[in-house]
Amino acid sequence: MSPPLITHLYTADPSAHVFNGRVYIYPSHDRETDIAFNDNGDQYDMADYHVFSTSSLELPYSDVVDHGVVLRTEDVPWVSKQLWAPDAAEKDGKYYLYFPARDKEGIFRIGVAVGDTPEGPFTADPEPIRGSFSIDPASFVDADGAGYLYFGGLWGGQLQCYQGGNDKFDASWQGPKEPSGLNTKALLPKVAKLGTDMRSFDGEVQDLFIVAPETGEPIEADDHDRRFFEAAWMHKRNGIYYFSYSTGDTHFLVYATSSSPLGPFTYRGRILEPVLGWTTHHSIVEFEGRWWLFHHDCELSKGVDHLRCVQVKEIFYDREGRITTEKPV
Ligand code: FUB
Repeated sequence: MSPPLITHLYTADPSAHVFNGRVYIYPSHDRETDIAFNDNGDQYDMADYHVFSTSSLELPYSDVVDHGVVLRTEDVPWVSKQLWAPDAAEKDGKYYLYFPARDKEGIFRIGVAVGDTPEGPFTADPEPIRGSFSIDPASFVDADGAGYLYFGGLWGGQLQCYQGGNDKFDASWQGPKEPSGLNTKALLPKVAKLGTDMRSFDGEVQDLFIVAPETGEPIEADDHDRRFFEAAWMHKRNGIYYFSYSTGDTHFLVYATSSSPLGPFTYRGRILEPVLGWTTHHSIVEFEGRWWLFHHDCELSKGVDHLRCVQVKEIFYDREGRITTEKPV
């Protein structure tokens, strides 16, 4: 069993990027709470973000730097609570921190904060990104400079509240609910092109199709081993786009591939079997010619679901580009 990458704080949802030859990690900062546990995720009551970096992913993790608090709930005028899983991107020497949080009406939106260095500090825009909703933003900047934001999450993440349209929040679907039943298709993750300012959407929010390889049809809602739940991530390797995500209540990290960042994607398999703890959330990054999976589990808290810790492990691809399934560290 490897030790967690970060042990002095509870951290989760690690989004890793290589900036200026160093690995930067943008995780959630978990904290103790008196809030009763429920399947809406109310106990995930995070209130700030730290940024971490390291020059080495080899044990004993002796160079992990905590750059301190880079954004807090009270720094963002539109936020009421729950700073959930963030991500970051770089463009033209500016760094953009994307984060989901509940607005004053309790609806999840996605905000952006801008900094001059990868470790921040970051200054938040006063409003969430127009047209954004739900949780778990994952940014991806392609080789041509085009930026994309992938997002969405079921149950507490409210994705199921938008079945009538991306601008129509249906409060009756709030809570641990999702569509089900024979011939019902799973809800899909969302993607939007980022504007050149990296702080707005350029065009409509689109569905990101994930199809089953055996049918070529979108994955069924009752297929909980494969349907999208939360924790979107995009990476590109040898010209193939890999969209990976969590299956939520079945606790797998899985992936699908495409020849386009906008899909459609075909389901390919599992990246990581279930870890200790309910949630599973990750990122994948290339560093010094090797590929690394950042994820979290609850080993540090000995199984408390909302007190998680970041882990990292190397992953491997076969000749066809398939990712070898990993077991927990
Ligand atoms: O950390 C809060 C939520 O838990 C994230 O947004 C989800 O992906 C899950 O990890």
